[in-house]
Amino acid sequence: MIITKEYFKKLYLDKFQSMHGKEITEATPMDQYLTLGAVIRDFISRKWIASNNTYATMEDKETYYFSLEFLLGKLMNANLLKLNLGEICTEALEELGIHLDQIEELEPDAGLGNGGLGRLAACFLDSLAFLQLPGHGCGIRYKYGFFEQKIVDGYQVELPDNWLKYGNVWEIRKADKAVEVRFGGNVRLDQADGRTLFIHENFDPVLAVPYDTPIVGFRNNTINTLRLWSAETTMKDFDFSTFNRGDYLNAVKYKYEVESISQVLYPDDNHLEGRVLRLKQQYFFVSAGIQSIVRRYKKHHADLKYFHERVAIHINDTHPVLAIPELMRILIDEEEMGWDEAWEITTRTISYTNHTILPEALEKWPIDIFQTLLPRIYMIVHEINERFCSSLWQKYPGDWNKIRSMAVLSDGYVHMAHLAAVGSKSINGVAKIHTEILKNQVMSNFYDYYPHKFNNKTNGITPRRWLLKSNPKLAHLITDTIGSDWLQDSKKLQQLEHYAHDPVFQEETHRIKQHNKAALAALIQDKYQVAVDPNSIFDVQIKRIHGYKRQVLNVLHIMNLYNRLREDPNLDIHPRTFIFGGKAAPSYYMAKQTIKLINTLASVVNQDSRIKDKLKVIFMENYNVSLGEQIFPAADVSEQISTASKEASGTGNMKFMMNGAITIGTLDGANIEIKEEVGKDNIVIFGLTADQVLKYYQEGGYNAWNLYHGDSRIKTVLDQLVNNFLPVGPDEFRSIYEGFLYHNDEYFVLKDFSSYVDAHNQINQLYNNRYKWLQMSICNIAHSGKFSSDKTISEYARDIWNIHTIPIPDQPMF
Ligand code: NBG
Repeated sequence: MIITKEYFKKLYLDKFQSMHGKEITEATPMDQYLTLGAVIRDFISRKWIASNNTYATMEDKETYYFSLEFLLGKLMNANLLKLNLGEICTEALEELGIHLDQIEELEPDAGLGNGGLGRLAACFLDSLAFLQLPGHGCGIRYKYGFFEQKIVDGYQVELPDNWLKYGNVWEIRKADKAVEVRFGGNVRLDQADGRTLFIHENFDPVLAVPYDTPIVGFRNNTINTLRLWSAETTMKDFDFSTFNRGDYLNAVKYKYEVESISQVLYPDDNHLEGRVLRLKQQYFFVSAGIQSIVRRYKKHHADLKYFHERVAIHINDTHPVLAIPELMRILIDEEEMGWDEAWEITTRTISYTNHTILPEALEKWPIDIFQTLLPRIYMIVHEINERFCSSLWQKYPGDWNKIRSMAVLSDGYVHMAHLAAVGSKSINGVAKIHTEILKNQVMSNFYDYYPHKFNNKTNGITPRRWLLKSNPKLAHLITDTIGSDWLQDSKKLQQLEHYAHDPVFQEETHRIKQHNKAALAALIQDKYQVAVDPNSIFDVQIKRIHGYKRQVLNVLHIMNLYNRLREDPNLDIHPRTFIFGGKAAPSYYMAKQTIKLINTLASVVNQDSRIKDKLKVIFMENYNVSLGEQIFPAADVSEQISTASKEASGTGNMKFMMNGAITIGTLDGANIEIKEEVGKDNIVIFGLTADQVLKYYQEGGYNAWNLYHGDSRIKTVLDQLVNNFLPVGPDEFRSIYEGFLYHNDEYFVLKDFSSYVDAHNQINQLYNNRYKWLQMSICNIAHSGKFSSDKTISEYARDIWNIHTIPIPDQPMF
């Protein structure tokens, strides 16, 4: 059915009246927003039902992507785009005096993730639906998402992200699908019919209630489901006997404790948060998710023997690794299966992605905490460990050290990555180099033992959000130039290479970049009252603030550039605007000081008229998905400067590339594959390699003092951190200074400084050759299809999950 503007208007007006019971002229912007959400949902719901019915009755497999984080961002515009309703909707609403872009602003970002890991999960869901693959998400419906960042006096201050304040137009609460999750208590052994029964008793029950969000396929009929679980008290516990005993306060406290499980996202990225509540969150959503999958399976299939032929469960990092013992528990305790058969099914169902090699992020839980919270799950993990260690003994008799280094339980801890390795059929890293480091260093013992399980799946990003939605002008230009096939197959972007030298195409690309830069400059002016010149080079580092990501290296380079400009204000450099964005974990002192340092430097540089506006520094507050959509299209230079070996993949690097920015980066994570794709002339590489870094670590590092004394640029900028050059107390940045000199520069910032400065000089020269720069930029866009999450997901589907395209039949619209 063709949807006309008139028809859309009618749908909107009818919906408005039935929802709000007043005239459209009295609508508040929030009424307008909620109405549009409901109209779009009506377009979705038929397809959603059809998708669910098709999946339920097909003889094929479904995937469930388990993740503690899904960083979706806003959905309104994205859904309109996918349903191909954008234009009609804009025009229809205009006639009603409603501006779509204004009401979209009212939608809060769904910020249920910290950074790359959570955004990857969101891109994957998008690609699954695009590729018409039956694949769903499973996670937690946090009441508070990732905190909102405010900058006060240069410091980060955290405010709660109350994203559900006005409700959520996209979710549907499914109270009838709630399940019970059990914590604490004890396990009593019993016998029946010659079987040992494990009876979990005296536990605290928590009700897990699912909220389903549709994941809309791009211009197809597929609607998959993101199921997020919310913790509530079961009626029988928030019980009346407690009230009757007059213990009202304790009853309320109990309710509060239960609900706290899905209250807030832990704001740590690449760092283990060792609180019991975190472990509770992990078991809570995993148990609820697996119970609901098993229940759905049993509705349509009699025998659990074939479970793994119908269900693939993927665990996004080790956070959901309890899926392994939980599936075992259900198969053994509830379905009365024997251990061996249950183990066979489990290890053919579950697959695992590792996202980091940072030791401080590798999850391990003290056994006593684990056992107290999850007594039955602990017994199963114990049994898994016993069996695994005895098979290790067969292979490595007498090699206790090796066995201890691989055991799931050792030194008083449950090692979650070991559990994942033992209980999954597949273990993958997220970029080639990362997978190699896993195989040869971090998990080398496991690689020796299970070589067949290891594989690489380089990350990707969805071109729908990161090009089509965020950079519509560039998307149009691409379609005008090579046709629209790239929307169905991002590899086709490669055809743009034929236009890399075409002056007309170059000029168009340039014009669009300038347009995007002007829009960002206007935003900066509006928010921070700083005038930045759209003709300056926009040099951007947006990502979590972390030692290994080396925002401080970027800062030291800016200080050095500033020193050069102060010495010679006529220095022949192209004006630069350095833009930062990113949040620090609230308890990560050095990261928070880095933010203060950036803001302090900005306050000095931006006011210094001597340097003739050649340098500006901006810290953009509260970096999130929506802000990213405004910044990536406006970037000229993409800062990907992690200490080599530390950034597992990176995905921001891909978003910049897709929008035509040139990477300045180390040979780390996916930067290496970006270089392979675009060739060494279309990227600027600097710094130590991963091998060199790892070798230094083995040798105990290098001597930072030698560089301090040997390179006057380094000495000057380090001294400026502590000698009143910056308008703060002399000790404000002492910890950063001491990190370099007294703690041996853990992330090799000084070691890479000189080559980073050279790389920036190269960027300056390249930018001054406009023809060359635009050719590089177009080459990057042309090769970005390689980093589409469609490609990544096709590989997961083929190599790991064994799921297939399932087209959903057309549905009458209403
Ligand atoms: C992050 C890595 C990134 C990677 C994303 C997605 C964690 C634990 N890891 O390099 O640091 O791109 O995962 O794979 O958040």
